[in-house]
Amino acid sequence: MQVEVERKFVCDSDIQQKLQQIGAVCLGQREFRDQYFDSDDFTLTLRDFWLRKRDASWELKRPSASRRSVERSSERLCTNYRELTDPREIKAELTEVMRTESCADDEEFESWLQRLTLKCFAEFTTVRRSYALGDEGDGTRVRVDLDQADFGYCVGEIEVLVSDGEDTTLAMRRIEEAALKLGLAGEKKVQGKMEVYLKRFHPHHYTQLLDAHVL
Ligand code: V4E
Repeated sequence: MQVEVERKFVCDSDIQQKLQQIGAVCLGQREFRDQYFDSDDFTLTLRDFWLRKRDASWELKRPSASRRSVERSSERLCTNYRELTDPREIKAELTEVMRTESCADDEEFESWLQRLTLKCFAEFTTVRRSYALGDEGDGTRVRVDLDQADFGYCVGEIEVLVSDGEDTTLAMRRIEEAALKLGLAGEKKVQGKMEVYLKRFHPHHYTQLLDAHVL
């Protein structure tokens, strides 16, 4: 299993030029539609669990168990999440967090999910342009995504994947270096697409997540 260590940033109009200048290689552009699901009382998101259907695939993002207290402010800008894509693993996590019953192994994932009566609380399309930065000889692959969501919000992400349980210090250092090369000053946490979406379209849900310190 892998952990996504990432830092979001505000996209300036000249970001693509800056990426070119530092030798980033464009990996292409793609478009995907995300639908996020939760119970009426927000059992998942209040625990920082994010269940989504990205186009036809189910994914679950949950906080990484390897989260530790961070001292440096630049590190506080990074988030660590595990991303599960195997339906059996997603089912096991949801069974635990929702305190629901598991099912016979042969039951279809989607029909099991239907019994949880989760509702779609957010749905939007993202156009994503991705870039790869050369590694520094240590095998760390830094990726930069520029996301444009259809509700009128743009955000960038610098991301490194690490193996579950691996120390994330090197990943955070590489992310910080990439941010410096791109001239991304500032220690302010940048809002993700979901934060902006909920604030705009579901303020009640947004306030609950703020009060629970999830956002
Ligand atoms: C983890 C999370 C959410 C789920 C969406 O994650 P995000 O990385 O924002 O979306 P996206 O489309 O870039 O996913 P990817 O393709 O990279 O997997 S919504 C809120 N969170 C928590 C969260 C947080 N607390 N703070 C920050 C800065 N980001 C996310």
